[in-house]
Amino acid sequence: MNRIGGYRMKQLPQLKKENGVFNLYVDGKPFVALGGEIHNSSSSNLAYMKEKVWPYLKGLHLNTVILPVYWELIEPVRGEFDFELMDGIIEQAREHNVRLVVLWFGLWKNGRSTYAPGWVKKDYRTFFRARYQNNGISDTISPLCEAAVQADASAFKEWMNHLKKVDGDTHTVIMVQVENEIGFLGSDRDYSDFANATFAAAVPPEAEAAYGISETWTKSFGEDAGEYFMAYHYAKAIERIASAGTEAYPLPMFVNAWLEQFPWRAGTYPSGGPIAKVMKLWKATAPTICLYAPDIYLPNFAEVCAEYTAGNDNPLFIPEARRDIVSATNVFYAIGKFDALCFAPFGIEDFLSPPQDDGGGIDFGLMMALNIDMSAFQLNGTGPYLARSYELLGNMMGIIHKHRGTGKMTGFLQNHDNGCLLSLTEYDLKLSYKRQQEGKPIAGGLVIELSDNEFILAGIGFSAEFLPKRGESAAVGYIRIEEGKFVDNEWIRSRVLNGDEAAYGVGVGSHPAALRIEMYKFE
Ligand code: N0T
Repeated sequence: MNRIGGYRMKQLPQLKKENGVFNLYVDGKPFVALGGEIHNSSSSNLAYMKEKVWPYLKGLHLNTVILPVYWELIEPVRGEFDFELMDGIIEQAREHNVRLVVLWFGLWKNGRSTYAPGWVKKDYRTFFRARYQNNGISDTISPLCEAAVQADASAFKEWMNHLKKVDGDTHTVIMVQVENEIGFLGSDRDYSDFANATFAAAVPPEAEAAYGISETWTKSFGEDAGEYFMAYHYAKAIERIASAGTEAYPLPMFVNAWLEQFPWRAGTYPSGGPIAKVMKLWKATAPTICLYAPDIYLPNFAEVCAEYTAGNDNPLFIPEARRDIVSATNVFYAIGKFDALCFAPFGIEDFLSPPQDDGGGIDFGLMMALNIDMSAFQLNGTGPYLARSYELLGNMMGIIHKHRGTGKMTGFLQNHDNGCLLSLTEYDLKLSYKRQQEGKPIAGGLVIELSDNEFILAGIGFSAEFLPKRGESAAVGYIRIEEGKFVDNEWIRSRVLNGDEAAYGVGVGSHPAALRIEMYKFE
């Protein structure tokens, strides 16, 4: 902690890479967000938040809520700002003792410009739209429109300036996502006359720096030229917006991605958004952005985690995850294997609320048109499982922090490996998964080596067997196996399972749970 004139200043939230691991510091202490993102429109009304959102978040053991701040509502008239709504939301978050990650819904949200203020929308000559190939008009303000980027950047700066005033000492808001799932939907690039002329010119120095190329987009990127072109222009726009915000108040800023999906053509997912393929260009163009966050609705969770952390160049931060029951398991895997800094299913206020239409706010028509598997959006009883996963993880977070980046913690996941052999320091650990019944979470979890002979296993639906290292002649045995739980990072044991319960390997049933195991070797 810094002291300025005897006054204790809490450190600004910040992301740091230390000894090869990314740490997010909040008030000077490492932090992992066990989060949830609320529906797009929920934070547009304080009374709605009070009645329909906060009461249902209580039981989930969240430490972080992810919610939008809308350009449209804070600058309804050009140059006139109204922050009353956001002040109220921050107040509510403090009452509920959670941190916030705010999403700047400015020029772009899921590719489109629906959250731009009316005065921006109506002045379509100044704030021009991107066009499709046949010259058809889109509802996306072009990222090549300087005036629009400028207007967004100054609104964003105004907001960050205000945020600093009301939250600069408290840090209820810990991070900011700039725009949401940016990119151009419906085409690989903007085909307006202005964009066509820019596209025909040589690539900018950022592309040269990233890829060592200096030809045109088409010569350099072939079929993917449109996508790289858009990636550059979105990244450039984001850099201007994010750096304007940072000048006012330097919270860590990130962008999120709507991932590539079938049929794998830019435009079926927002073209130019920060998918892994174009991340290098994004990094060269938008240095203010501290991380690239995947919204993981696709079933290949493990592969996406691996892709976004490849080269240990980007921390895993998942601001949106599927709503179905796999999320209760995926969170263990993301934290155990990839040192995730955030996990957050989408539409979190539905998870413990009485049954209602699961899809509130989702454009089902669009999803159908895009051929998207709707199971990602169905709850089917996820809430109570997720709550137990978060409760367990939250109570052992100190132990997790201690082991992040040490090589003494990893994860396993049924959807991915279907059983595996993990190599620990003194043992090999064989994991097999229970065939989970319909409606139960898939199997998976994490393992922590507290010492060479002491382990924590936490997760759902697996059994584990400790084996000697390959080729080793010693036999291995249990000193003891304890079931139990953590309270504030303190292990509180319940039964000791040295008999029938562990005769054929130790395990965890269909609900999130933990075991503490001590092993020994003999010969
Ligand atoms: C997300 C959310 C919200 C299986 C959809 C996902 C949120 C936005 N978009 O509920 O609208 O604001 O960021 C796009 C769908 C991805 C493909 C799913 C494949």
